[in-house]
Amino acid sequence: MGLLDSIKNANDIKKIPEKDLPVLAEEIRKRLLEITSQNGGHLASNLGVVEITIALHRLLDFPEDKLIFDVGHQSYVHKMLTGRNEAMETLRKLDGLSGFTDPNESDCDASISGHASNAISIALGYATARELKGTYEKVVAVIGDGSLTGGMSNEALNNAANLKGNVVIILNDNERSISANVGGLANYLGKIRTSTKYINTKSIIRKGLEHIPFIGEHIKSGIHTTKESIKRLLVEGMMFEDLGITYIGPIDGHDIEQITDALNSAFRFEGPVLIHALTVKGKGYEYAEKHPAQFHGVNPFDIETGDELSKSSGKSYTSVFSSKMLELAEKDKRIVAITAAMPFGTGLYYFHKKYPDRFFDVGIAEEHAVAFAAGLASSGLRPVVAIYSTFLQRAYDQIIHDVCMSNLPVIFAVDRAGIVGNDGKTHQGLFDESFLTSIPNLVVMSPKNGRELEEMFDYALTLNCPVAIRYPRGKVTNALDEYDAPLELNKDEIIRHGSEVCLMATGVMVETALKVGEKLRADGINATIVNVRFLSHVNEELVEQLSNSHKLFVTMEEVIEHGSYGERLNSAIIKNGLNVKTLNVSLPNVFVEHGTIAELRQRYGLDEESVYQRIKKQM
Ligand SMILES: Cc1ncc(C[n+]2csc(CCOP(=O)(O)OP(=O)(O)O)c2C)c(N)n1
Repeated sequence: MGLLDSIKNANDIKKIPEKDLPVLAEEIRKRLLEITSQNGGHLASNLGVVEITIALHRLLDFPEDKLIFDVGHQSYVHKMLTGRNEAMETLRKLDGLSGFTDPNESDCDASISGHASNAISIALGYATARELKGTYEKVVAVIGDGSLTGGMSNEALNNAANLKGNVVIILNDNERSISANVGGLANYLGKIRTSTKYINTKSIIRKGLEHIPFIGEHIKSGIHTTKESIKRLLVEGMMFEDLGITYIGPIDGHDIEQITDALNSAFRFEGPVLIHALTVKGKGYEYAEKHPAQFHGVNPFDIETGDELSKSSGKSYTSVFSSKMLELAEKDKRIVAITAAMPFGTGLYYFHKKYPDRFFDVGIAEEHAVAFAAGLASSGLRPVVAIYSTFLQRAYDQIIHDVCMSNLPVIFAVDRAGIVGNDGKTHQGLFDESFLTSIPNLVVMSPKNGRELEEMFDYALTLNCPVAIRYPRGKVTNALDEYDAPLELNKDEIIRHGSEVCLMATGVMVETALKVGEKLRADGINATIVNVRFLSHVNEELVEQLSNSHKLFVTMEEVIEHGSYGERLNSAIIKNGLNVKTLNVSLPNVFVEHGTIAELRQRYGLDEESVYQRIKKQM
């Protein structure tokens, strides 16, 4: 039996002799490769925190102590060490383990994670509550250098000085977000990295002793060191020190002994302590070390070659957007592009290559990205801000306050809108329609296929107002290419004229509506099919006209019910006193779990067969 297999429950790791820990680290890396090569997931970040997580689990008691992972994509090792190793086979699968931390999954997970830059805030909350309750648990946050660039992290660092008790922040610095980390803070960490060697263990201990009340000073003088010389030894993290946060580092984040010494020392401090651990993203797997961005999040792959197992053919919505941006930028010099640390995910990488001066990676900083775009638009440029639906939630106030209130022509490319699949509830793009369509001045559109996505960007540039275009994860369809009525503000596209049942679908659901229409036709029902292109507007005239020949209106959308187009249609029908029934096909107001997109569509009744059955029940 391997060492990892002997860890059946949280805290079992403490039974393993210290000398065997490097072997355990090897076994964990093997297991990480095994799981992610089968299930997909976040590989490189987990390979980078193996030793940090081992050291933490040797010193913390679970579930009493609180370990908060930022983003949580690097929590697989923690899962393996807290009784979930066997269940890792189910990682990211329907009803299996989540790819992030979740207290509903284990009492060893201190917080829900998935979105970046919240860990220090949550840790401060735990530590402050501990002070108020008079309990003694340890509180540790693990955060990457990428996530440290996010605004909330800096708000938390600012607030940390107020904390009287201990909280430990491990800064896992691998010089990378998904791509290379960017900006002034990243440069500052870079300077520390290049100007010092690893701090030696003795000086960490010395620093810890210094902070033990009463005996610290005494022992310290015993080892003939002055406070100033210690400060100078540790001067590298002065920015943190000046903020009132004790800095320890840099240390080798792959040396279990060094991490353990640093932690032991850090736990003795009153107040916040930051341990700066240098790590290698992808550590121990050659392909991931060489290509950390590619191996940040992986689909199933061959461990021997590093190649993805089944690359699906066809263009994705993201790649259509990516090419369209090149075409638009060539024609219109005012176009600039902004990403919040996702040049690859959003497809803006090629724009960056071709137009480096017109491309801005602002770090994990969605709020800043949107307000920054407002400034650019106010100066006559045409910014396109590409942010996944789920991360755009961060920038809600900036969209309202900085962009829409001034009616600025910023274009929001809202990628991964709808069900995203295996990343689960923190990543589903199901709220944007609700929160965007209530904002005055903002035109919200959703394309039925790749060609319409391109047309929507052309069209958005002709409008002198803010526009959001929501499009899904996955491949574009060619099934609807023959329907190409020109875009006209707030006008829907009638794809098929019929009677009795009117299917009003948005985005990806238009293709499903067409298929449902075929099934109904086989039953002798000739349904009307409408492509609802403008989500913020109900075309009341059209609905009134159709109500003469249709008794059932079916709305079909991949969003949550509250704030959906379906709700807006229902109220328009009531307002106009129309005598028709409605069936709203959308997701219930729940946090949709992980699974494949197809599985989740089926579970929530959005697939062709389920929609057809629901309509038949209404007839
Ligand atoms: C608010 C938000 N924006 C974007 C992302 C997408 N994202 C996931 S991990 C990641 C990079 C994190 O880098 P870092 O914190 O340094 O961790 P590493 O993966 O390098 O260990 C990004 C941008 C996110 N999870 N949350």
